[in-house]
Amino acid sequence: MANVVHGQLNAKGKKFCILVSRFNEFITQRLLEGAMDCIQRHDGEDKNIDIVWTPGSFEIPIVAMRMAQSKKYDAVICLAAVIRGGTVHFEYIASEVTKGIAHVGLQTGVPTIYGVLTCESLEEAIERAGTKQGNKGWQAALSGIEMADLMEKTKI
Ligand code: INI
Repeated sequence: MANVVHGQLNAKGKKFCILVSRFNEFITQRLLEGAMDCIQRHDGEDKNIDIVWTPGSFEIPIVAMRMAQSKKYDAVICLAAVIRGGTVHFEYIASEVTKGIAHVGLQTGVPTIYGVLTCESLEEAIERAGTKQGNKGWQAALSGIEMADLMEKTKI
């Protein structure tokens, strides 16, 4: 019989850092509310959650790296919204924040969760921030909770 390992969806006693970008705050505030709701509904405690705001999503990786390196957290959850405007700016920012967040997780071994919306329009972002398509912040927090437990269970 195989040994199957799953992360449990229980946030009790787990410490989280939520990084959230102020750019497109109308959207990111909703992502933050979703993430908090998810952690609270999975028995997480507010005293174990630190929330750090960055100016934009581009600044998230450098702060995520610092938070992950502190080893204070079981997961770092990154929330931002990159919305396409009329220029290629969007592509550069989306690409850098995506690579940056992946790099932090691999470099530090601390689950660093990608809760970044990359959308064509504001309407699409609204759909993913607590309306038609759910809330990406809530989903990101759920991945953070699962990964926090999975990393503990797979420690060698
Ligand atoms: N930051 C975002 O988080 N989302 C965006 O859509 C965005 N756009 O499109 O410009 C954005 N720009 C700011 C960027 O993240 C940095 O804060 C800024 O360039 C300073 O480094």
